[in-house]
Formats: sequence, C-alpha cells, structure tokens
Amino acid sequence: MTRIRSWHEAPSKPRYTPPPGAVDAHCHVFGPQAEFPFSAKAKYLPQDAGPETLFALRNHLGFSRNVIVQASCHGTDNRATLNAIAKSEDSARGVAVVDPEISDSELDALHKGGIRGVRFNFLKRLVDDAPKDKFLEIAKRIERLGWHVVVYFEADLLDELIPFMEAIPTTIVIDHMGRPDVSAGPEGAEILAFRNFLRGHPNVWTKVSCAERLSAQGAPFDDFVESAAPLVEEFEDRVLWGTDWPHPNMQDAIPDDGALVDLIPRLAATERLRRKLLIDNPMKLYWPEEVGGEG
Ligand code: 0GY
Repeated sequence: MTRIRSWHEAPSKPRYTPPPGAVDAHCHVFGPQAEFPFSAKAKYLPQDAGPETLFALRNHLGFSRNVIVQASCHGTDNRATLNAIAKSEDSARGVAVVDPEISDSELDALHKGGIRGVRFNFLKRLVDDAPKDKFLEIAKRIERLGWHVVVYFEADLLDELIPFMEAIPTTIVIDHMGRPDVSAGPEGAEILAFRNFLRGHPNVWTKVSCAERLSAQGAPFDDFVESAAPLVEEFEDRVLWGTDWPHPNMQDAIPDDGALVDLIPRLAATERLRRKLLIDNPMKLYWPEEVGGEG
C-alpha cells in the first residue's frame, strides 16, 4: 500500500478567532511510523502526521487544546496517541481503541496517559469487525474511570444500533452526527432521525464535525451548516467540534483547515453557544477536574 497524505500543507489562517481555551475535540495522529508502526489490519496507510505537526496546526488555527482520537490505522495499539498526549504538556487528552481482553491495570495506565474515552468504530471500510457484545463489556468496565464512549457509524446503522447504545451506561459521543445525508436539508430523514434520537437520549452527545466528508456541495459547506447548526442550538450542552485533522481518507478532497474553523460562527450563532461548543462541553468530558466535574 502506498502511504497517502490527506491533509493540507499550508492551511489558511482562519478569519474567526476561537476563544482562549478552545478545544479541537476530534483529531488524530499518524505515527511517526518508524516509532509507532501501523496495524497489520490498517485499511489505509497514511504519511506521518505526528504531534509536532498537530500542535503547530493547533497554534496556527488559534486553539488551545486537542482531543486525539485513536485512528483505525493504529488498531488497538494506542502508543502513538499516548506519545502525542505526553508531548502536549497536558494540552491534549485522548480517546483509545482497546482490545476486549485488556486488563484493568492496562486501562488504569491509559487513564494515567490522558485517555478519557473508548471508541467503537462501525465503519466496514475501516474495521474488520465491530462486536457489540464485546463493546458492551468494555463500556461497562470503563465506567469506573469516569470515561465516555465514542461511537462512529453511518446513518443507515442508527436504528440497528439504538438498543446497543441504550445498554451503554456512560455518556456517549457520536462522531460526525452519525453521518447523515445533509444534501436532503435540515428536515431530511436522516438528520431528523438523528435529532429525534438525541431528544430521547440525554446521555448522548455529538460532534458537529466533518463538513468536508458530509457536504455534497463542498466549500463553503452550506448544506452541512444548515443541518448541523440546529443541533448546536437544540443540544447546546451536548455538542463538540473538531477539525478531524489529518482527515483520514480525504486525499481526493483535502480540506483547508482554516476554512473549517471559519464554519464555527455559522454553526454556533452566539458567543455563548461558541463557548459551550469549544470550551465548556469538551472540558467536562476531557478535563473535568478543571471545571469541577468528575475526574
Ligand atoms: C474520522 C473518519 C475516518 C477515519 C477514522 O479511525 C479512522 O481511521 O476515524 C473516516 O475515514 O471516515 O473521524 O477521522
């Protein structure tokens, strides 16, 4: 497999300036491969996108902190993510992907290393299997650590996954709004089903992220904004935002991260909503000890 690059080499400086303390709550690191090899089961083989590049981008975009989500190309070996967190001087925390056989002491070590959640990935093009029974066991075991569960799926799986998600005892964060078809507009069947799901499940949060993947129109992503902004308004305490850098698998439509940041004021119309989206909400999940939450 050829190693591919899916991120912009010189993203623009955003016109929008995030408030001090803003968190990019969905990004990844790849490698460096020489230190942290990719999984034998990886479905894509990216070029290195290590912590130095991530933190330089964070500064360029005007963010203060990162949440690094373990990417599928590293499988259940979380060392690249932990390495980036360790280099961040407590300005990054992470979400791990773990093997069902993981021991409690290994979970404790991940917590010490800055992990605050586990991710369950249901995308067939990214993972070979997604065993719900095993995931549920993991979800029950990480509850004692105060972690949450991140679930990644596409809209056609929502109905099937509802009983599974209802059995999860922790907060759940759904990546990229469960990937609805935003070309159908804010009243389209998939985004409405997702909104109804959020209405009925107060422990479920979502990331209003991934304009570059979800938009059928491309920049300036009007279709994405029209579907995502109502979620920020209705579920102001349960939304997160992230760049999704280094944009796995987006090599054919590499987004400008500066332009993605400029979507924030369109997604969150007031300063109050923007503070919740970028600071208050992610801080509760990832740095709870700093905001008087559980820790
Ligand atoms: C994302 C999306 C993707 C990839 C991964 O773990 C991953 O490899 O999450 C994707 O290809 O849709 O959230 O970064």
